Amino acid sequence: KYALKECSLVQECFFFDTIDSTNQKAKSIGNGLEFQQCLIVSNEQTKGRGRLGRQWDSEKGAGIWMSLLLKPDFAPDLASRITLMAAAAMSEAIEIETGIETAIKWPNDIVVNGKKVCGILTELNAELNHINYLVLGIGVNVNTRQFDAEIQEKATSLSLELNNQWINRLNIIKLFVEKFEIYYNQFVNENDFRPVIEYNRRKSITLNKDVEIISGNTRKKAFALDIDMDGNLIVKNSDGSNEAIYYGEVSVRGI
Ligand code: BT5
Repeated sequence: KYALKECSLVQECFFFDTIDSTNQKAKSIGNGLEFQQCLIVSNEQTKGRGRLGRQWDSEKGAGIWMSLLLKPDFAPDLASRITLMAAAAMSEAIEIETGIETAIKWPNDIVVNGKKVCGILTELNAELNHINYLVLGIGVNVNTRQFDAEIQEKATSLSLELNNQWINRLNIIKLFVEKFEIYYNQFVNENDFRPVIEYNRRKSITLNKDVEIISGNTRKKAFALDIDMDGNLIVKNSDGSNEAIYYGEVSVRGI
């Protein structure tokens, strides 16, 4: 248990060697009667999760597997903004610490040379117009040397991108919290979300491309035009109409 100095967002950090899922741990703390905003980090996850019940490979010692438990005081439908804030903050943290150029695949992936290096899973516990708690889960492949066969074509790690150089995970975590806190406070205190959107637009590999939007069993082709101020992806459909795709249950593939 550590305290992050000069950080108003996170009052406590909990470090684990192994855990099922840091998101799960954050949820169980959030379900308690009283809790503080905190950061949960584990060296390994045995049941790391992606979106829609997918698996997230979280090898021991190889990455940053962490969750922020937050109590935001805004409407539940604004929660998807947290994902975009985290993508911007983590992209910056990685670039500062490693010098690697990153890109953002809307809405929740950070990619390097076209391969996924980081995924974000935001989970919400809310009722009507009130957020009880929000869990921001982030996985970054830092020192991974080899991936499972199913994902090795589409995944990479920071170390692999730097000729197997060993990279310090704690520095990236600290930088992330610093950057995320700035974006979070700008939004919460000044209602200013523009810097996050601008960063996401600038780094996006989704925009100005043909994309396939997959939602449940339906797939359709469209052209990605913009990310709007709410963080939605604006696409042009094949019939010429524009549509806002809401972050959530959709996957977007470049084609
Ligand atoms: C995500 O889901 O990208 C969100 C991942 C969030 C993981 C963090 S780790 C800390 C916290 N605790 C948790 O339990 N979860 C969060 P999605 O967009 O659904 O992508 C999942 C897909 O990415 C999988 O189906 C695989 O194809 C692929 N994948 C799995 N593990 C990967 C890895 N380590 N690196 C890159 N791709 C991976």
